[in-house]
Amino acid sequence: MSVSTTRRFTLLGAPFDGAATLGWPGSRYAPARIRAAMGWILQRREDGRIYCLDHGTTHPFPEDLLTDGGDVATVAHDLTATLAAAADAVRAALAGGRVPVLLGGDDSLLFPAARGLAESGPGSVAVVHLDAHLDLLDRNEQQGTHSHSSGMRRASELPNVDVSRSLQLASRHFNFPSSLAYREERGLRNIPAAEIHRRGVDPVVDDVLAHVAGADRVLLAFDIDCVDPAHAPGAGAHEPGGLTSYQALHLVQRLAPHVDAMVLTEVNPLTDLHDQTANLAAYLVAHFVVHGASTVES
Ligand SMILES: [Mn+2]
Repeated sequence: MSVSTTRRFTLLGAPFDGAATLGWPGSRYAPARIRAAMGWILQRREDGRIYCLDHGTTHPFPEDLLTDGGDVATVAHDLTATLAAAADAVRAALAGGRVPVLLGGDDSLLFPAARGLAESGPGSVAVVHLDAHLDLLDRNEQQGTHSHSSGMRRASELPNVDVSRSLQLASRHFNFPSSLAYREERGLRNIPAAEIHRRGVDPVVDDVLAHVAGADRVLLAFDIDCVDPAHAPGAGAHEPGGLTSYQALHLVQRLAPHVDAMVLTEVNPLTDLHDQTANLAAYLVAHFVVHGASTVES
């Protein structure tokens, strides 16, 4: 027998880019720009419903489906306090029975999102990490231990995070051989952008869902630089060869019903063009909410 569950979502802003130790800072301005773009999407609701043209379907969208929990208590000069506040906010949303959607901010925020979800209850957490980069840096002089290059590394060290059920998607170009060694040592799967382009999104999503099925809860960690800079110029770094906006949206639509928390990072209004990337981010969130509102468990 299958049971259909209706879920509710809370938007949380984390306007912090103090850990953007490489690339362009500026993601502190993203929550405000993404919220502004959300306004254009949400005004298409009528009588508590919204019409999805991609599938020719209408979906419930009552007022409380997506509420804005405001910004977490980030501290511009204090990375530790900021990460703790973000984890607290994620945990509080989950304790209130809602799915948190944390808007960065830089990608150091992957770690508190994973921590908040991992500490919200017993059982294991799988991280589905979409990113051009691996973010598995242990430490270095320039970036320390908790920068935007170490989020997945720190998340993978949390006791409740099941690394063997986690995976990284859309990575490309070059990274540290030590990060490859760490991935192999921990059994962290990687599906590079080249493989997604070669095989197509749907077969890859089928793989992802089978891979995370053994975990109790799933975090979707979405660094906007998984998308090609041609489609998402407002990012912390430009890595050509990424996903198209369509591929990213389709991926999120399919993953959403299986995800328990989302963190969306590295949107950078200072490198954006006419809010193009903030607008994409707003649509990613909207599709996550609309398509993730109903989960079916067998
Ligand atoms: Mn990245």
